[in-house]
Amino acid sequence: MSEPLVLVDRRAGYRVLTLNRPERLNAFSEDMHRALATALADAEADDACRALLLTGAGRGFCAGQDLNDRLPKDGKMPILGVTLEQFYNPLVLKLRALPFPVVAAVHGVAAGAGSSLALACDIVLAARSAKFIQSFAKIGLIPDAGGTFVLPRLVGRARARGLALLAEPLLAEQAEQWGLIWKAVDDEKLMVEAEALCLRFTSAPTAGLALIKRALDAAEDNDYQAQLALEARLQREAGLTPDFAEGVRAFMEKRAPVFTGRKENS
Ligand code: LHQ
Repeated sequence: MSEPLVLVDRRAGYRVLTLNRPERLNAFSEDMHRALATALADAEADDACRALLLTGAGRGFCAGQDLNDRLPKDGKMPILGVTLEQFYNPLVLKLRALPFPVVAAVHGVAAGAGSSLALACDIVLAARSAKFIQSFAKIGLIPDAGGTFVLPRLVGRARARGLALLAEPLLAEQAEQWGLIWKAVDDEKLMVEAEALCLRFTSAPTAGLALIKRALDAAEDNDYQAQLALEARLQREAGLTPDFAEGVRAFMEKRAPVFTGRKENS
């Protein structure tokens, strides 16, 4: 039997998903896309799953689209827009919409759509030796899978243009200094730190964190007034969760809160 294209490790309260085509630096084939979509849907359907860790097998995180898969066939050019609509766009939308935090642990390279994939996660940790490469310009393409949206928002216009037009590798520490990622960590500590974050999320007020994700995503499109209105709506929801009541009770009683992560009492 062939190896699964995405390895799923079910831990107490969270899952680790590992892209598993190491011989191609975990570049995406259609089958790997399908396997990842299934793994994400399974995690979402599991009430006990309160965080996700996304990483890559072998010596890199992900080299983007498998270019062997998108070679001209019988003299016909592949229609790349269809690939984006069918696979990448639903993938990054799903990652952002998952009702719990998604942590990316990046080592080696995150290139092309592999970089966009990492940047669609909520928290990106990278090994100090890791590199983010907007490889697209080297092959005549544009940053996709949300790349043109997130890059200028994360690092500003000048740096986004430099990264996208020059396609030079950006080292993890610089990526952290520029605000592209949350943190660069020592190589040997990458997985330990990523797992520690996920573990921390397993006892967090998960329903509230899901609302935070929604609010921050919406803030990228809303004006101030619309965002204030949304905050009022989402805070109303947050204020009705059992975890808010528990958080306040625990504060008053000077003890650590015990959060269920749920929207309602079950
Ligand atoms: C690969 C790949 C790869 C196949 C390494 N494909 N084999 C979305 C949707 C629709 C269409 C089009 O595009 C997109 C978005 C995209 O993602 S386009 C951008 C695609 N990615 C790239 O252009 C990156 C291509 N890869 C590289 O530039 C290098 O491999 C990097 C800089 C990532 C790593 O370099 P090295 O560390 O020197 O490794 P390597 O080049 O030796 O790669 C190891 C193997 O992996 C090698 O195979 P081989 O059989 O020679 O050992 C590569 O051919 C293979 N590989 N990326 N994207």
